[in-house]
Parts: sequence; structure tokens; C-alpha cells
Amino acid sequence: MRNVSRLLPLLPGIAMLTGCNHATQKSNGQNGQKPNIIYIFADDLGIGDLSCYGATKVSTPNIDRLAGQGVQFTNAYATSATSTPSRFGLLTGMYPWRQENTGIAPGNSELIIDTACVTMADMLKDAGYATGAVGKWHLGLGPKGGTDFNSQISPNAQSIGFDYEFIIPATVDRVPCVFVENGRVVGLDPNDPITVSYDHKVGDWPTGEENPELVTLKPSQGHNNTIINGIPRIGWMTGGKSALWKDEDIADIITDKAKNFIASHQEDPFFLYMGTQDVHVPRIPHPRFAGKSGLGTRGDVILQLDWTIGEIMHTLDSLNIADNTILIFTSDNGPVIDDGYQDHAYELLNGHTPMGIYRGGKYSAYEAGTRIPFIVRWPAKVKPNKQQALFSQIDVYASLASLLNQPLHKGAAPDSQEHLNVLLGKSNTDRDHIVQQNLNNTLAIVKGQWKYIEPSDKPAIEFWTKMELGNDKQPQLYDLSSDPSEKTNVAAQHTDIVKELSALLETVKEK
Ligand code: NG6
Ligand code: CA
Repeated sequence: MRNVSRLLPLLPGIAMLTGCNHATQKSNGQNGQKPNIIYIFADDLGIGDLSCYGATKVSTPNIDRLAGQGVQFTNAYATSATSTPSRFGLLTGMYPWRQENTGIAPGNSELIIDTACVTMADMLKDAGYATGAVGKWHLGLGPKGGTDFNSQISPNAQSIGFDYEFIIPATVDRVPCVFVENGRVVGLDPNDPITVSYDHKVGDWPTGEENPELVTLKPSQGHNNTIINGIPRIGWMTGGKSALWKDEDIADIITDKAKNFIASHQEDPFFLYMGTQDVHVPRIPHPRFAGKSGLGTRGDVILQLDWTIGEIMHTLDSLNIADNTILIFTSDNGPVIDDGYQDHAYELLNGHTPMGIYRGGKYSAYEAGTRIPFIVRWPAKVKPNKQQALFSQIDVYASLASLLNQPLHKGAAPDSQEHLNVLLGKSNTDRDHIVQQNLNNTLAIVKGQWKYIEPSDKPAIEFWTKMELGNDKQPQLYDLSSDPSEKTNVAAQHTDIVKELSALLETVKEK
């Protein structure tokens, strides 16, 4: 077994951490009764976007059925208010703000998870699982200096514990608009190589900035670089024409890949990590869903997402493996209405409230930034239940390791705590405290009824979306029990609590 200990690059003021030890041994046999595990990250889905969480303007019957058969959390959090860090936190069990370069990744970013790290996928592989990553990735690919999409891309998801990979490299609004399967761009013609840049135009494909007349979906913010399928994206690309995805087919394609992975591993215990592109911008529903929600394309892709979950559930049913499959459905961060395209999402909301009663949204340190829908279904072992305990996605890693009696490797998953009984709805004990992060790495800590947001001199409002980021030069304290919408900062009235929580946050940072 390799035993690599390394120092991670650190943010100023954050103490040194021991790194991860890499798992190389696959444990043998005894897989008989181990449950399959499927973890589905929806993208930018809000706690108010699902009918099982109270939405009335949009209906999500499949996800509602999942919730009705499982444990439905109301106080569960993502680690971060954007995608890359949330995904990093889940898979490494380490708070992303401990490592530099975990912010929103460009489409040509290097793989940001050190291949020496024992990820949750490594841990499950060690426990005898077949592991697959399908859909949105957004953790970078390839070595430092940028991804070369024209040859075998390494490192990739397979370098951090996944046997199989079929991924969207970054986000659907970022180039390159191609799928990568086991390190290769799918459908790439070697005579038409891909070039990608995030700092200057490459090639001669039209851009939103130069050729706005060619655009079928206009940007509202940013999103004015290379036009692919009529949609101007973030970043420039040229080449790889035969490999370009069709936006309206993405849900069908990744759902198919996920179903195939499940079917081909029905005899093994398997771990499927799936990231949907829904409901991130650009929101391009398949014609079957277009116009069906009455709430514009944001609503339509919620229907599409619900269909995807239904397909996964039907697949499990038809293979007769639903009973012993743990199916977790959640979101990587909170919702945003206009995230950069003129899709009329605001005008068409029609009273729909993606944030529920919560303040802020995607990017924000306020509750709607990280308080997400979180549903766990395991029919064989778990009774349907509502779960009000405080829970964080950071704890999924250690909790699943405990379920499988997999000891954590030294240095692995340093922030992940075992809360298996909470995950499975068998206990409702709150985590002592949880920490979340906004776009600017401002940290907030929730403990009991209190939420403290550390002072920050970063902007109060996100430049493009006008989202309240929760940054304030003064400390903020909210009593979530009486003020879940964080309307009144009571820091001045409870200086003792502010002191206690800021000190606690410092100890977490220094851990
Ligand atoms: C922002 C993009 C936004 C989205 C986000 C990442 C602009 C103006 N905004 O910078 O559209 O892509 O990054 O979203 O470019 S995430 O859910 O993947 O974190
Ligand atoms: Ca997201």
C-alpha cells in the first residue's frame, strides 16, 4: 500500500493539514448483501423547487415518490454555495476552503482532487464496489496547465477511484461542449482537434460578443464567448465538431449511461455518482418537456430532472434491486433565477419560490445558498421518515464508510463525521455544528438555533446575479428557530454567542 502524506496548499490563516493516503488495495469478496449506492447531485436545485418540499406551481411526482419512500431531510446542507467546492467536499470529505483552487472551475481546469487523496469512490472501491461517475463533473481533468482534450486525458475520474467515467467536464454553459468517457472525448475526429481557452479567442468560430445576431438564447450576464448550438458559452473553443453535444439530448444521454452502468453492475455492489446538468443554465429541455411546466424553461428542466430520477427508479425496480439500493438525491447548491441567459425565468416564476422561505440563494452565505433538498431511500433497511436533524453532505463519506465497516485511511476525509443513524433516519441528533461557505469563501457556522456568519469585506451583492452574498463587515448572527429567513441580525444583542461561535469557527479552521 502506498502511504503518501503530503501538504496541501493552504489558504492564509488556515493551519496545516495532513494530506490523504491513497488506497490501492481492493478488499476481496463478501459482497453479498452490501447495498448499492447511488448519489445524485442535481445542479442549482432549490429546497423550494420540489412538490415534496412544498412547491405548488411545479409538480415532481417521481422525486415525491422517492421522498415518500425514504428519509426526507429539512435541515441538510451542502458544504458550499457553488458547484465545484460542494462536489469536492462530498468526494474528499474535506472542507474545500482548506485547499486553494477549489472555486468554480473553468472547463480546462486540471483535476483539482489530488490523485493521492483517498476519495469516497476509493473507499467504496476498497469495500468491493464497482464505481462510476456519470454526468456533470466540474472537478477538472488532466494535469496542471490545462486539459488536452485530444488524447487520453489523465488524470481523470478514474484516477480518483472511479472505474467508469462518462462526464460533462465542467458545466453546460462552459466549453468544451463534449462528453468525456474514460479519458477520451466521445465522437472526436482526430483530424479536427479541440482547442480550448479561457483567456482569449481561439479559432474562428463565432462568439456571442462579435456575432450576437447568431445567438438563439441571449446572455443576460457574461456568456458571450464561443457560440455552440446557438448558445454563447463561457470560454472559447474550436474543433471537435463531431463531438459536440446537443443540449436538448443531454438528459437522455446521461440517464442512459447511468441506467447502463446500473444494469451492467446489477450483480455487484455498485456506487454510481451522478451529476445532472439540470437545472443549471442554459436550461434547454428536450422537446418532450419544453413548455410543459408553464414556468418557462427553468420549470421545464425541473420536469426533465424529475423524469431522470423516475428513470433511475424504474431501472432499479425492473432489475429488482431497488430494495437494497441506497438512493440519495440532493443538490450541489441553492437556486438562482437568472444565472446569465435571457430565459425569462423571473417573469415566468408565476409565484414559484425556488428558495422556499430562505434568504439568498446560489453563491450566498444565507440559508438558501446551501440548505438543499436531501432524500435518502433504502427500502430494505429504512422506514419512510422526515428528518429534521442538522446534517451536512460532508458527512456522507464517513457515514457510508461506517455502514460498510471500512476504516478511514489516515488523513482521509478529515472533516467527515460518522452520522450514519442520522443519514438513515434512525436518529435525529443534530451534528454539533456545521460550516458552510459562500462564493467568496466567507464561512458561516450553524449550531443549534444559531447561525453565525463571519465578517467579510467582500461585496455584499454578487455582481452579475445581484444575489445577496451574505458578506458584511460586521459579524452576523441569526436565530434560525425564530427567524429562519435571517431577517434580523441579532449579533449586537448576543455578543456572548457571537464570541462562542466565532471561536468555534476558528477551531474548525485550524483543525
Ligand atoms: C458563474 C456563471 C454562472 C454559472 C456559475 C457556476 C457568469 C456571469 N456566471 O460564473 O452562469 O456558470 O459560474 O455555476 O458567467 S456552478 O453551479 O457550476 O457553480
Ligand atoms: Ca451548481
